[in-house]
Amino acid sequence: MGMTGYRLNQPVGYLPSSLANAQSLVGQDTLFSLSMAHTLPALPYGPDALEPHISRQTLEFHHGKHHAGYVTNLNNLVAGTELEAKSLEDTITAVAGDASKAGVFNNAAQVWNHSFYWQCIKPSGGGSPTGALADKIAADFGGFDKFVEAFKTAGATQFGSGWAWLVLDGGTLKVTKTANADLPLAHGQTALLTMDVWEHAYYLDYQNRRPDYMTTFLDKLVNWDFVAANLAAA
Ligand code: MN3
Repeated sequence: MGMTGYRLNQPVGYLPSSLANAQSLVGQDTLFSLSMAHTLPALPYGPDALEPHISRQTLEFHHGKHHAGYVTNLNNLVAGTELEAKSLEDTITAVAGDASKAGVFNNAAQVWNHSFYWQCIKPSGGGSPTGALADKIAADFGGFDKFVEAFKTAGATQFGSGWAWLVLDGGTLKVTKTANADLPLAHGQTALLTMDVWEHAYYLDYQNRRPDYMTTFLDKLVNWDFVAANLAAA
């Protein structure tokens, strides 16, 4: 069973042709370090695609400012260090629990969390899963309704900023919550689904009504095909 599950699909190695030509003149080391820089993945849908549930304004700030900011911070923090050439997942596991590397951990984890979160939602999503995922949820939670209750409770009781998760832990599905940037990868668990409960995820559209955001997330937005694929790959 894979420990890391979903891996960020970054265009590693891609360079615009003009830049690639320039790099060929200055040597392989520079090309390598440039090509390993962490990048902001494009949203898998248009900025209006989740309306009316999540507004264009929220997506533009959340992806274009918050997520992008974590990418920039991470690249600045690892530049010139031994972490520079590591993948995002390897960076996270290398610094998890190291208080002296909290800044790297927080920014790397937030890059991963957001890249994962965008995949967890889609236009015309929501409802309930089918197939092997539905069977596993029924077996491990005692029914889909029980999962929904646990997931909403996790999101509602995460005091302050953080994330609610559906994870695979030792072969069993569990609902968890993490504070700030923390994530299942740092706890030996495989992430299958996440819901961002930082206020920046919902405040422009729902103000203080986190429960309304969570209900909409489950009823209208969850991409169960992505969750099922993560379970199948775990
Ligand atoms: Mn966020």
